[in-house]
Amino acid sequence: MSTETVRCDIDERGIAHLTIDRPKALNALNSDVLDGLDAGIRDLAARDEVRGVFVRGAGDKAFVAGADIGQMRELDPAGAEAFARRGLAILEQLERLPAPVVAVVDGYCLGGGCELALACDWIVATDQAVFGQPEVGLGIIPGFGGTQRLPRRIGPAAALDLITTGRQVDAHEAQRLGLAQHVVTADSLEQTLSGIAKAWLRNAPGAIRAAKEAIYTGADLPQDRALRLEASLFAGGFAGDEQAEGMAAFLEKRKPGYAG
Ligand code: DAK
Repeated sequence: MSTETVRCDIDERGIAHLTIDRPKALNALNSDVLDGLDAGIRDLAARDEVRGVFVRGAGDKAFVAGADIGQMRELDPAGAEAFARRGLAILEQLERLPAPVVAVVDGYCLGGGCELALACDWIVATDQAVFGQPEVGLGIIPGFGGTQRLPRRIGPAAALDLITTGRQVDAHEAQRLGLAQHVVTADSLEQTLSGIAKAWLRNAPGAIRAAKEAIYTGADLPQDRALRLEASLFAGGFAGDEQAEGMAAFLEKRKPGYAG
């Protein structure tokens, strides 16, 4: 399900690539891009065969350089609220995809772009990546979840540093802050992604989904309830074929074969 500004391709293994394709504007998020993301993410959510998703920006300069400033400039408060709610709903859908989702950041990852990356499960960056939340320089605050997801990911002090100064950080500083999980050279990016995809495909898809559900749902619960949630998802794993296959394969010294 692709549009003019967002491509959504799923390969025969079930690895999906969701690509924002507006490179002349550094993939800035305008309403067409939001429509394309919405359609692409709904499509991915409806497909059981999806084993993992890579979110990328087209071209070699940017992941996404932010929400489209030209379009945002025209908004009144009601329009800004509608724009923010639409963006939030789309990013929540992305966050709730059952399969793991990685943001692949090569180049600028600013403002709404950084917020999009934060709605992914983790970030793989090249050493050319640049992160920042520059909104206060434009007279606004982050509107696609940056004031909420960034402090949850890197802690409130580091988030306040980035959001109130608007400063840009390179990939290595982003990694030290816990914003980027892997930093690789541009030349080794595809190999890194291929390694991640192979790991997803090697492991049990239902167990991967259950682990993701346990982490996100548990994060919103008090610890005692979160631990019980984990126990019930753990027990659920013994009702399907994956646990039988995984353990039999170990004991029989062979590779497991999980249904996709
Ligand atoms: N919006 C629109 N166009 C953009 C853009 C953006 N965010 N970023 C870049 N472009 C466009 C440029 O205008 C230029 O277009 P042409 O002039 O060629 O037509 C083209 O992309 C190439 O950009 P540059 O010529 O500027 O390229 P440089 O290499 O010189 O500079 C740059 C790259 C990334 C440093 C620079 O483009 C830049 O500073 N861009 C803006 C970065 C930025 O401030 N991003 C944050 C935007 S604010 C909310 C919802 C969401 C948000 C807030 C509130 N609610 C509704 C409440 C989110 C806000 C943001 O994301």
